[in-house]
Amino acid sequence: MKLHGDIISPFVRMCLVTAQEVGLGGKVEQVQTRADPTTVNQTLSALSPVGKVPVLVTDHNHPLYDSRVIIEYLCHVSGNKTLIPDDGVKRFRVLTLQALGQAIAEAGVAFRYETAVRPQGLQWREWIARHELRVKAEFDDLEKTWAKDLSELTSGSIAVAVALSYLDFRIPDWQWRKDRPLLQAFHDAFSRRPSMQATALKPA
Ligand SMILES: N[C@@H](CCC(=O)N[C@@H](CS)C(=O)NCC(=O)O)C(=O)O
Repeated sequence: MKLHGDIISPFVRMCLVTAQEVGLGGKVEQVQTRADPTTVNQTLSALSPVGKVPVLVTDHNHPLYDSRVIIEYLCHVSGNKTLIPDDGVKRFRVLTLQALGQAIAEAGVAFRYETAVRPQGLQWREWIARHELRVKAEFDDLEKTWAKDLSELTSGSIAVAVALSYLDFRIPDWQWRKDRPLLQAFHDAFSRRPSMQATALKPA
């Protein structure tokens, strides 16, 4: 299987961490593919009309996107039933936690595009402020209501750990650790997992 993307993308890294956790690390080959919000990457566009990373090309040559679908596919082909449990109550709790992690990653990537890629005169202050408010609410909710769920290895805890690591790398000013000891303890422990170590982001 070939996973197109750049590991700096939190969505790509969520897939790579999942691959390691379900025992498919050796079967998923990462193909360095960059996606830029202002230019078309022809390789990527040929695989997906969305034109974003990640895209997984299966051994049967089917392109799959987005990261949530790829993660579910990796669980499916490996026979893993714990990262996304079948049981109803648990399943939707895990998927909601995954959505929360994905939302933090989306806000981080959008903020990064707006502040680092968009020309200064065109930046939209209110929009940036809205993202900062949104992530603050998300961090607080993780601290207040999700500590027990985060203690389990699921697609939810993977998404949150990877999203927070992305913020450490790109937007340390958001200071998600401040006054959130449970979230910090979760991230410290999760970051020691071999899957996170093997995919750690290195400063350029
Ligand atoms: N919902 C998508 C989000 C993917 C995404 O936003 N990828 C970014 C990189 S982090 C991208 O490809 N951006 C290029 C663009 O916006 O054109 C997923 O979960 O895979």
